[in-house]
Amino acid sequence: MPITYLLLGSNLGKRDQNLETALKHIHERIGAVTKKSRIYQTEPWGERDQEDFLNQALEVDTKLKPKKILEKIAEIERLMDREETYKWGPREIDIDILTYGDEMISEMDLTIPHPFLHERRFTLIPLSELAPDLFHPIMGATILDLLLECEDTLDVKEYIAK
Ligand code: PH2
Ligand code: MG
Ligand code: MG
Repeated sequence: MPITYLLLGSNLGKRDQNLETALKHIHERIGAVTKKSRIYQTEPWGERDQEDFLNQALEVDTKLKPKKILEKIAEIERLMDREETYKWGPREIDIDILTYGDEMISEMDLTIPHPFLHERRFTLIPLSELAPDLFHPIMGATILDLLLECEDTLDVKEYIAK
């Protein structure tokens, strides 16, 4: 079955609980979560004036096609009462598809691999924990190479629950 890597993010409410709830919904609706990275506390990328995020990458074994996964993600984000704010703004939960097998998709509502994957340490660090040798078909480099070359300097540190 295809392997998809997802990234969870939360910077509103009980952030660690939000990640856990999202993981449970993903396991039930998208496919078996076969690996999870540590949780990282990360400085906000893009729109700087907001709280730090918690981010976590998941490896999911799924029989769903990417478009169907996107539908399920919207359903989970709705279930978790995510309020729409603005582009790159704060959110209770955000679930992004990073990769899907070795597929490349470029459509209005779906770009795989995720278009900013290689520009963000908050994505590359948790993903490199799960799949350092995963090959990015557009960048022509592995996740580990992309991390070593990444120019993003925002802070990403392991999150220790209080
Ligand atoms: N998500 C965004 C915008 N900025 N910054 C961090 N650190 N983590 C995120 O998950 C994130 C972000 C939009 O989805
Ligand atoms: Mg996002
Ligand atoms: Mg998103």
